[in-house]
Amino acid sequence: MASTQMASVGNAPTKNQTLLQWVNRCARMTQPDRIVWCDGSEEEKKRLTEQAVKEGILIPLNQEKRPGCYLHRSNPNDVARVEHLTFICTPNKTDAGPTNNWMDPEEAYTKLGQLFDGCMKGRTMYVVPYVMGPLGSPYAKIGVELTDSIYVALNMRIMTRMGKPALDMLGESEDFNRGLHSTGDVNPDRRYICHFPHDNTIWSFGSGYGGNVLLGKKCLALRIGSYLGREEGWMAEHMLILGVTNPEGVTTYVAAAFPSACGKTNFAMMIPPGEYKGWKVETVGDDIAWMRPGPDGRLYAINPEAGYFGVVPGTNNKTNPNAMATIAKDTLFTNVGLTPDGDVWWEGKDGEVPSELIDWQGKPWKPGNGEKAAHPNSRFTAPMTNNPAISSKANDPQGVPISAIIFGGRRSNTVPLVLQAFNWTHGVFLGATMGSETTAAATGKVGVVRRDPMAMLPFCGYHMGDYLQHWLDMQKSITHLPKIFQVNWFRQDKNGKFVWPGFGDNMRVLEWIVNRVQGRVPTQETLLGWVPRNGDINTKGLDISPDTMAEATSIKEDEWKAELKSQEVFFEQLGTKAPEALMLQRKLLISRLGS
Ligand code: SAT
Ligand code: MN
Repeated sequence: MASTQMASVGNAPTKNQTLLQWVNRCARMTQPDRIVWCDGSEEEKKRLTEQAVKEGILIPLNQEKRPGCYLHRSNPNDVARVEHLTFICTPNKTDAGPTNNWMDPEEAYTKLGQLFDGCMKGRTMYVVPYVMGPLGSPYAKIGVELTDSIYVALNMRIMTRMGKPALDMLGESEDFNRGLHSTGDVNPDRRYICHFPHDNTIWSFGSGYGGNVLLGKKCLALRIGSYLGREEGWMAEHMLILGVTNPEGVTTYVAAAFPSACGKTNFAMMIPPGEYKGWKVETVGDDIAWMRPGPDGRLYAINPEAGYFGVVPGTNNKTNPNAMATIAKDTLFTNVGLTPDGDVWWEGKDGEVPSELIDWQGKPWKPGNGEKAAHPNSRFTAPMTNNPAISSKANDPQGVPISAIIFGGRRSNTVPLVLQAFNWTHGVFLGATMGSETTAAATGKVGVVRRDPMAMLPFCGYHMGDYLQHWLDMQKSITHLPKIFQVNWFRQDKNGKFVWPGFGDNMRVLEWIVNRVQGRVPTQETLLGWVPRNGDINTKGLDISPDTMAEATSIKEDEWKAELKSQEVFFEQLGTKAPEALMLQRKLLISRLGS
């Protein structure tokens, strides 16, 4: 049962002294009026939801159309992750590496300590114990987030295994992530997301949005997770996990890394096109994979999350029918439009554009008024159990054996539809040299290519060079190495039109990948890797001309010469930590290109 009382932890539902002392210390610093321990029960969800509605933090949607669904509007200055305000706080600056912002831990604790000082006066502190990973899984990790945001508490309830089960699993152990969060005054000048990998601690101040504040997600599962993974011999990756079953009933598990807002959720929930009778794709996870070698020498992956925090715009019954079913009930929407009949609307939704609505900022909106109804990074938070395509293994404490790893960026040119790496080291090179055009998921300019190794640039909790070396080293402990592939769904023709249809038709590429994994199809060697032979990608039922197909799969040497230059800048940044084996891969590619 949740206990509620005046800023004291005396009646807490745990005897864990380390936890109690830490909560006490944080309460003394932040001075909340009340402390509420979350138990994760239905009764609590009801109570917190009612409270959030009363405070105007959640707006109930039409409960006939969308039972259990609510809308939240974040501060317009607080709609995405803030990479420039995200810090890795290691004693040595070099440990954070050139791709992270660094702050000295002592300086960070002092600076944020001043901001946290008394910041919860008049507010409630929610103590949110949670598990990342299936309950009882040896691969799971426990965290506790202290937050003054009821929205965060309700989101964490969906995104993690939250409440009593987490405290039960923790018992008397001291091994839990210590997360402290306050929305503060939501002032971008006083906003910091600080990670202390050596203390298994996260302090987040001044934001109320997504990856800045749902501390189990990017902060613990990726930044702290990647650090722990290197220490402990496993991998925390920005990857979806899916199982694809062929008509013979054989299931292949695939993990795939794409940067934020590049369609991981769509790929993880894909429905194969009509021609693919007997094929099935099932979701294990849509954003994060924790992978480690299993006793049989294969690489096993769990999804540490329990829900999806997916991009809303563009989601419809064509692009992602499973997502549409997932968000039909018990979903929190953030920053979408509100229709007069109490439903939600966003750019790219099915059906007619409403003639009027209230936009994501709470302002009246009409089609053509020059504004977006939904913010481009508007999100849904939905329990994974809502997903009609959820894998029966999504809760398996042992995870699933991964046979293929896919790296995909958003590239309007250069990178062909699909290729297979020659081997693990070459695959790591493909991942390391991933580039992608930036999206609305992070504050900053949209559409510029940046190097985003393994889609982990914003999420790697230590030196990127050491991270790549860790990837190379992992092959020593995996007997049955997954095959590695690179894909690009986003190639455009000279008129700026996408040449590959994407979405469900990505099944055609996935089929080739599965066939390669199972040794069913020969392949063709190119300077970049192995590619499908002409006709090996099934285009039956697809309206795509041979010319367009050739465009989607083409490898243009001049583009690759420019690409190599841009890769060089990235590797130079890593300095002496650029792994030798990758530099050799680079030399081999240069010589294959003859430049
Ligand atoms: O805002 S989140 O970091 O949770 C989503 C994303 O950018 O992938
Ligand atoms: Mn993500």
